[in-house]
Amino acid sequence: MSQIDFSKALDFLNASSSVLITCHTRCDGDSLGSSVGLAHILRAKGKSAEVILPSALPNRYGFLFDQPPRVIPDDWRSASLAGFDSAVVLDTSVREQLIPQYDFLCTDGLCLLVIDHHLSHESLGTVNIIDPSASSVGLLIAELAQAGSVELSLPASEALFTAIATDTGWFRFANTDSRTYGQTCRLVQNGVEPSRVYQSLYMQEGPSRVRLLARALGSLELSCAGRLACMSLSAEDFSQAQASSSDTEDMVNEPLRIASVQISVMLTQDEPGSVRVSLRSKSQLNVAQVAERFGGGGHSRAAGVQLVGSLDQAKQKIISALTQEFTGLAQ
Ligand SMILES: [Mn+2]
Repeated sequence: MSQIDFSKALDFLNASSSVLITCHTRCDGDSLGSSVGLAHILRAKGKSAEVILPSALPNRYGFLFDQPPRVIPDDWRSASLAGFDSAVVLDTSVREQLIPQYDFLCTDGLCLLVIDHHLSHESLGTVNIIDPSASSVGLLIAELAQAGSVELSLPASEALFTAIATDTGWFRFANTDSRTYGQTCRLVQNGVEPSRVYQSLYMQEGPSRVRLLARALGSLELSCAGRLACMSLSAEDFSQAQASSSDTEDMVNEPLRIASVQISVMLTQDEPGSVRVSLRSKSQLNVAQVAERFGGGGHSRAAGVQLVGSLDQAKQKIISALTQEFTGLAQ
């Protein structure tokens, strides 16, 4: 059972009538599933709720939405958004990940609720529910619904299941605990069929993602006595595989299959002069601390940062920082 006191968040939502729900850029299963789940919960309570995204909706999550959501990648202040009395930010609480919408969210008269589970956080909201021990924001929304005695419909349950399943790597990551299974059990009791959700998410792809995965695996290099794995994807790789940046989701986890590998790094050249670095750890080594040193953040076992410069420069920077970490461990 959760130790979190949801009363302030419930009061906040009860006092709202028209709610804008949003999340971080490069939306993932947790941010999207929890956004859609919360929208269903609010609508069931007779409120109006709209999910607006700051970056494109990856195809695989399209099944969560009845209607394609609005996507506003540029400054939201110029998007003439009106009629909302409150906003909810899910799955992040750092300004850096809310660039298009941040200034709009600070508009006078708009109350802000933040629900997040990342280690790196700022207090951006009027009400902040931050629980780094929660496996996913989907879990927090399911608990919030339970605390507010809200019955979850099948679409709401499916969205929250998607959030929880994706952020726990389908219940295999270290964040999968009894609290997670407890809420997931309730969602399955509501009618969610895990195999159907899995099929919607992962077995409907075009060939581009598999082609891109082949390129990523082809770039694999091991260092630090096999403990550090590094893969990279250049702009050329994306165009050859006819893939887009959302096709990289989860790829960083692949090298963790290797027994000796403790940390996996994936460098992606999303746009010229900018490299996205994803870090995963299966040891005690805290990759959020490493990411924070370069201006990024995340969880101890899953973190990321955006670096300016070429792919080679980014690789050198991050590999040398991680090599130092391993050297530090050996002493
Ligand atoms: Mn999450």
